[in-house]
Amino acid sequence: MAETARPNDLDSYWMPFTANRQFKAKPRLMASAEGMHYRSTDGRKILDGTAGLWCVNAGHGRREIAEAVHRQLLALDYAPAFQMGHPAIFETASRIAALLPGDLDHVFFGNSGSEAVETALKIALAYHRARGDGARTRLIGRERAYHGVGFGGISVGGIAGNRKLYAGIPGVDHLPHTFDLARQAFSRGQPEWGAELADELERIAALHDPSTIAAVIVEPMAGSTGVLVPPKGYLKRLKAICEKHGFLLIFDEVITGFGRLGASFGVELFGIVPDMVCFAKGVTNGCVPMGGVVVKKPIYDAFMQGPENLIEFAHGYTYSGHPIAAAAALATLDIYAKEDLFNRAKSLAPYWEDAVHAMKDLPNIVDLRNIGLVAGIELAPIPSKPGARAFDAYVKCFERGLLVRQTGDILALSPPLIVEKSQIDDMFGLLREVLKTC
Ligand code: PXG
Repeated sequence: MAETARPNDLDSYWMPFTANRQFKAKPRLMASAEGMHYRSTDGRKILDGTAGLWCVNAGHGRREIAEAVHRQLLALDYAPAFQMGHPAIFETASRIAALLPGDLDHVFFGNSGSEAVETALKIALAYHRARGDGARTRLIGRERAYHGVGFGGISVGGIAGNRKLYAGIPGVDHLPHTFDLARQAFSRGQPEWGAELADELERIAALHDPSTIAAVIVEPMAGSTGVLVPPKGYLKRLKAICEKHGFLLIFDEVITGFGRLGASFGVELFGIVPDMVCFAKGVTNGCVPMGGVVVKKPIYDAFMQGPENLIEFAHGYTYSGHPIAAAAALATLDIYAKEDLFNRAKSLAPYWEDAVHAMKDLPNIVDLRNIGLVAGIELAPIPSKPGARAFDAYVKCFERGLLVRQTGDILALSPPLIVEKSQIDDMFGLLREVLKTC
């Protein structure tokens, strides 16, 4: 009974990225979760169409992870993160590095995607400085990018609402986003049009002088702002321009990592090797906070200079490489490998794609997009009420037993990679019924 009890008071908790007053007037509370389902506090079973917030890739309630965390808590609950270590985090670093190609082989840990991004941006600036190229201080992000909520992340991020109240850091410019409804609507997988948008980086480089630019950060697929799939050839062109001018290329793979696109990372799927990769979310199957950055060997080596008794990079968190997160990550990576979940996602992707695009006949559908086990469904806004149609759909889905994500007039789906075909049918079947009424 205790686990289904509702808190008496909803007031004290200031909820993140939530319409607090609306929520508290009609709360949606989860009590438990197992496999592909949540159970709400009013006892309803809810199919998880979003892997929590893009993080529970191996499905809920994995005993192997719970037991590993329990064992680790009893053996070593915490070890100081600075000037001290513990075995599990070294193994976690090498296991993560092994998922990435080439010399992407050193890992710096934080506790979230936001911290991963701040860390990567700081590494970029410090790297150039360490090489005697300290004039490279500019950072290039992209419109409609989400890189978390740190000052660096919102500065290179491209969401006006997240930026408008804060000055952000200086010396930032933005590439255009890669979505063009007129040219790309109803693309299956990567849109054919849009590679040339990468050439905007040449324009930005010329404007500021390339020698002032430190790094370019992009999500291989932009998730939060509504599933923006990279056009064919776009990332390759971006990489070539970065290489030509000596800009570090950072892939923010907080969402796209750990199987979401039907490959270990976007790096593997798109065959582009950046200089750094940010990760979080799926690294621990969402159950313990962890994030980090994988960097290329030459970047790490550039810091490993000077007297050996000095700290090479003045950065880190109390909980960098926390033993509990390391235990959760190792158990999670074991599940991914044992159940071959990244390949499972890959083999389900065509079925998923067909299910997504079968929605085309519904009213008010402006666009359908997909890649891996991700779908974006863009709805026509209700005149003068932006976002209202999709929010209505989101609430109706929840009430009828399906969790989807809503951003503006876009619905996003990204189920755990253990999803069955029959559950994909259930998901789109229910969505179809709901969208007829929105
Ligand atoms: N980078 C990317 C690409 C992300 O998607 C972050 C950084 C920040 O991670 P943390 O762990 O600091 O939240 C994210 C987070 C959504 C949604 O509904 C997406 C995120 C977070 C919450 C909701 O799309 N992405």
